[in-house]
Amino acid sequence: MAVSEQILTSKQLQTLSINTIRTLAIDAVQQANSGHPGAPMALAPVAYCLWQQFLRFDPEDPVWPNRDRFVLSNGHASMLLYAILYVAQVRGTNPEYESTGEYAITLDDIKRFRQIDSKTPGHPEYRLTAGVETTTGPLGQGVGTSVGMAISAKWLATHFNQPGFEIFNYNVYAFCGDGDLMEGVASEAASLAGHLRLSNLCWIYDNNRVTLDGPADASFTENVGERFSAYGWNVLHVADANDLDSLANAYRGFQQNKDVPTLIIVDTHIGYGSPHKHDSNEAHGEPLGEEEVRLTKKAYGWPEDAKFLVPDGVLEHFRQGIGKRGHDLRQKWVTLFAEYSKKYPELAEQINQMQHRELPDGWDKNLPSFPADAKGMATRDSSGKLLNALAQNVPWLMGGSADLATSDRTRLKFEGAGDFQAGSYGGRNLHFGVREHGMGAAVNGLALSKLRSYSGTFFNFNDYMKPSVRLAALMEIPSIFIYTHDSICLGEDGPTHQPIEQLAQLRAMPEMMLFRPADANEVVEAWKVIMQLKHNPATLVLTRQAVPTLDRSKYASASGVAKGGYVLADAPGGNPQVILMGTGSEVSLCVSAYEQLMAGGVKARVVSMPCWALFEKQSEEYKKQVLPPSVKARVSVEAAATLGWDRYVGPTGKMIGMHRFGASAPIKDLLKKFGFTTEKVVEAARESIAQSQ
Ligand SMILES: Cc1ncc(C[n+]2csc(CCOP(=O)(O)OP(=O)(O)O)c2C)c(N)n1
Ligand SMILES: [Mg+2]
Repeated sequence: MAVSEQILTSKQLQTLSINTIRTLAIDAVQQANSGHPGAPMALAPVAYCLWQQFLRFDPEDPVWPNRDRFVLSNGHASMLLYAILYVAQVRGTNPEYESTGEYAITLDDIKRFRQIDSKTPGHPEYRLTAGVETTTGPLGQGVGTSVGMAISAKWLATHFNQPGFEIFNYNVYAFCGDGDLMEGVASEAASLAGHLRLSNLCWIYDNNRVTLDGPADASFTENVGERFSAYGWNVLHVADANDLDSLANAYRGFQQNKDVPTLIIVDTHIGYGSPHKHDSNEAHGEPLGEEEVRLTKKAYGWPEDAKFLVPDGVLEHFRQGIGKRGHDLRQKWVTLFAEYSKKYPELAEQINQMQHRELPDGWDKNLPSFPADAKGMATRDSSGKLLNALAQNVPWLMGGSADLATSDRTRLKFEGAGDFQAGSYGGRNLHFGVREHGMGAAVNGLALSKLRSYSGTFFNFNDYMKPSVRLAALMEIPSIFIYTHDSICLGEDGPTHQPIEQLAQLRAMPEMMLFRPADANEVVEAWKVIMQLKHNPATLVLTRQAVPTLDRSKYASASGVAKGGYVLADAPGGNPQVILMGTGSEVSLCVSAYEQLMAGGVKARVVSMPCWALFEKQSEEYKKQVLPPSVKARVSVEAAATLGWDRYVGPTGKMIGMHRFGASAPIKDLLKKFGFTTEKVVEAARESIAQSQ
């Protein structure tokens, strides 16, 4: 402490350092001729104070497991983060999550702000830039994700800490702006964080009362502090963002509160120091312009013509501040962890495995397999059994549902699984309440904290959480999104609950591994693939209704799921006249049509296609084996929008799917009305054969 206090008396150096952050942001935005300089200018002292004095973070190892997390939810202020990563001299990491020793961000990277292949894209991107804890930009996502990170910290502490061994005790800080706090996802997340009493969570609100369109009071007039108080948060106020003592007091106030999360409302002036009145009606999401850059630098007492200037002493100042403090904290932890590893080798090994996203030995033991059964079971039920078996083998597999756990079968029921609630932070069943979007963001926060995390809801309500699902894909993190009630076959709840276009939407999403398994044994195989994913999120789409468990002695093994698509049933000799293909509940329909066609002398093949993304990754040779180009008669069957199937059925193929929203009715009536019957599939097969000749 003595060292940093000594440094803090050097007011000049502080101002110089803060203005370095400001002018780097100004110059980078000006050079890129795009971006937002205003928020970084105003928030520079807020970030400076946090990083230099409070953040428990070692720039030498940005993936130290017990580091405090810093999230920039107002991602348009990305230059603030890049500048601080630069001045703090944060090191890079490799894909194995090891520190490389090289700098995460160099001055050249800052000069290449927003340029092709740079480490400084317009908004901070996890995986691209070390030190970026999560991708932000879509407002509200960062704060939403921070709740998952805080949940993780509480769980990790409860699971791993032992008397005398506080292995996990990190805090999560998130900067946010008016836009973040207007977004629904932030409200869901804040409500959940308050309920869970996540005292390790601190949001810092840039209260500048300005958004892109002008004064925030055109649309945002509530008392934010009172709202957060009502959520059960500790609300603190800093009246001047340039008052480092008040800021430090507020951060201390957060750290001292051991009961509930903290919101620090910081009153700021966007574009602080610039001669323009940015709290007027003008747009500010753009560079200042050369002239204003000069005037602003003048106001800071900065050389007006200097560009990307980092004055002597600034980098050293950060080395003496966060550098030394972070280094010491981590060294202490490393020593502690070495002792812990001797005393609790199994727990230590779990931590090591988690950090590298590895699975523990025996992760796939005792997985059920399912005997043939014409009546079968719903894939939500087989999935529930799998999840429970896997979670007993993988202690850090946890998640929950948006108030549908009894329906979506995501509940962990074995002894000791427990509920995660305020004060019982070791539980592995999360209760997200009816907050799908908040759930999606939180599940990403857990995944970023190296837990294997899943969510559950009805498939149609993917729409309510899709922005978070998309970010999981963009970040290439292995969040698992479980959805049941996967088609019109959910029945009487009707078209409001019946997904139509959701499969096509998620299949179009890069990096997403979407599985719609056909029966219980495909569910087993899908889960095996999903558990081994390290850099892709998964979507698991499951039925409410029972589907037959296929006789695998008669048909091909479900292990073909690992290739995304496989020949399930074939004409003897493998020279079919027609290929029937589908996913999920419609695969059995293809099989019954196949039986009928074969009985009628038509040589048919059934291809089950549970994961298109995986199928596309197979060799051309394999793909041609499954779908021989010479076989032009093809039928796809899926109780959803047909978009995308044309790729597989070709010009003479037929697609049986949904061309309108569904209807509220018993399942048998829906299947008949919308043509999901054996007769229709057989008819389409015969037509396609005729047309392809
Ligand atoms: C979900 C979403 N909607 C819209 C935008 C576009 N956008 C970027 S910044 C911004 C204004 C945000 O205002 P505020 O959070 O107050 O930030 P400030 O302008 O004060 O820095 C908007 C609308 C976005 N990034 N994300
Ligand atoms: Mg604002």
